[in-house]
Amino acid sequence: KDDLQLLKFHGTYQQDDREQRKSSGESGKSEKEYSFMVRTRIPAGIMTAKQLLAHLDLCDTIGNSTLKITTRQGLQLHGILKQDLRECMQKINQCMLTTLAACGDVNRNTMACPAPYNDSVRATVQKLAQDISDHLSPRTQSYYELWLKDLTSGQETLEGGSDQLVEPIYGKTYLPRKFKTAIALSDDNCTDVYTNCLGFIAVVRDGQVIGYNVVVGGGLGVTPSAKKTFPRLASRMAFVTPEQAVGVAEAVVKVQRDFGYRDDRKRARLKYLVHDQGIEWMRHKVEEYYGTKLKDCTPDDVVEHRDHMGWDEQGDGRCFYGFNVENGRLYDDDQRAWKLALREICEEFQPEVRLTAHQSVLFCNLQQNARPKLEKIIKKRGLPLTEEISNVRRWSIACVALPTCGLAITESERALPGVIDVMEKKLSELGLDKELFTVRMTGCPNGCARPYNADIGLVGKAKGKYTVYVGGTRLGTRLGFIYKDLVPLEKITDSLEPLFRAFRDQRTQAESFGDWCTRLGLEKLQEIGTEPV
Ligand code: SRM
Ligand code: SF4
Repeated sequence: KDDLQLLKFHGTYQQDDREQRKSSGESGKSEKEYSFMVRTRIPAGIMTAKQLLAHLDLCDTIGNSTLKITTRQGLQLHGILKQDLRECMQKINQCMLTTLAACGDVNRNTMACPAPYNDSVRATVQKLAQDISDHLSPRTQSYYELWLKDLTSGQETLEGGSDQLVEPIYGKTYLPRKFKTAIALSDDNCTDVYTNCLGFIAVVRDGQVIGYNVVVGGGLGVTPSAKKTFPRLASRMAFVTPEQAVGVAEAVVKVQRDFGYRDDRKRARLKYLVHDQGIEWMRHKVEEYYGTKLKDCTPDDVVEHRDHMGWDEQGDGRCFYGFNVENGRLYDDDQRAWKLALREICEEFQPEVRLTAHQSVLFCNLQQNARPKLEKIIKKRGLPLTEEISNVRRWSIACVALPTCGLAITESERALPGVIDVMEKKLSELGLDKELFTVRMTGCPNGCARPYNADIGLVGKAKGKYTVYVGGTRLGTRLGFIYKDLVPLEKITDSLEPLFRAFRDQRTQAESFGDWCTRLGLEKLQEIGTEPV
């Protein structure tokens, strides 16, 4: 049991294929088919074509032949057998990526806008993601000893690790709970900054980042039966200069290390400390740990969310293509061959690859004449171009859930495409197909696809049934509320149809679906929801 906990800090979880539980075991006993999920940490989602190819190779040779792009710009392999775990870790490290601190009670993958625009602002925030990631990486030897040493010779196959015996930031205890950091731009909150424990919103003047508004205490996981748990958006704390950013990140982590609740794991996230003590207390503590007073936030806040899908210019004569991967799952079957398409694109163009927090991929540094060939590869593999898919599908994401996630109550990524099939037809019938709103599904209330601040959140509650949330926003700055509970999967669109209709007829011009739902409020929506269509 202890080993399983330790493994998480090294980026891997023991799981079992839940669909095999009943069928295996001749004795009639429910036996489990164990394997491991391995998560790679990729700050700002920036990687090379070679690194993506290495992961595609791993999923084919020792994984379950699929690869998942996660909601935090990472990659996950599933179905790795214990005997192959070391090889898996080594191959990931050989391609200069790591799984260290991809999971566990440490700072996880640090997110930042991955768009490859050739401007100083993007370069600055992407570098900050890397700097924070490096600075908050645990200084451990054990990762290297366990995974990267050649067992027979005792030599490390790759260099790394630390000779420090005391971990300087996490100390002996590490953190009470997982810790998440993201960086956003005012005109581009593609990292959903307010859902993180720690967020930085870049303050830009004359095309340069002059500092960041720091937000703290966001997090989404909830246990519906425990009233003491709730989703929370981060609170605005203080302004920091670019030079202060990494040090302040360290101070926030240390405050959580020393004051976060260790006696109740359900309330151990930083959000509960900030909620209970208040943002002023938090700011004073951070200033104390950082060693100097901080300025107040500037008025700058996030005002737009871009998903970076489709063709765009980088600003340096080259272009990039945002390729929408449905729910981030890469697989090949008779109809669709995501992996083959990605392989061919990586081999043909050697693009820089970037992962988005909406589980999709950007192929960067493309020559202007790359378009016909790249699009041909995508079409040849039975896949839709980003431009061909409906807005509702493009702006939807789903967590892993069944069959690998041990906490899943319902389907998620395997069920959402079917829900979207029905919803896109309905929206088109109603003339709402041009609307931009987020639909996010999870297989349990933990919130891995961030459903609670989406325009529509579908959260697995009981077998085949979902809680339907409405009222969040594509911008990520508002939590939604429960519209209906225990809605069967096949009734989700039916339950929303009266709202779609009334939204079409009654909304003001600039109002999004989430804005409209919030303006009307639960009671009115429920009235509309029970009116015969
Ligand atoms: Fe998550 C646990 C998958 C992003 C909140 N999450 C899990 C586990 C490891 C299940 C477990 O503990 O046994 C899932 C593995 C499933 C599998 O089979 O692979 C899992 N989480 C994911 C991913 C892969 C979802 C996806 O489909 O993309 C995301 C990986 C991101 C990454 O690369 O690091 C993922 N998880 C999130 C997010 C979204 C985010 O961070 O932006 C959240 C909500 C934000 C937050 O943290 O509050 C999230 N995951 C949770 C929670 C609830 C935490 C809480 O405070 O209550 C759990 C359960 C837990 O920690 O006990 C959890
Ligand atoms: Fe698993 Fe629940 Fe996270 Fe989905 S939301 S991956 S079901 S823990």
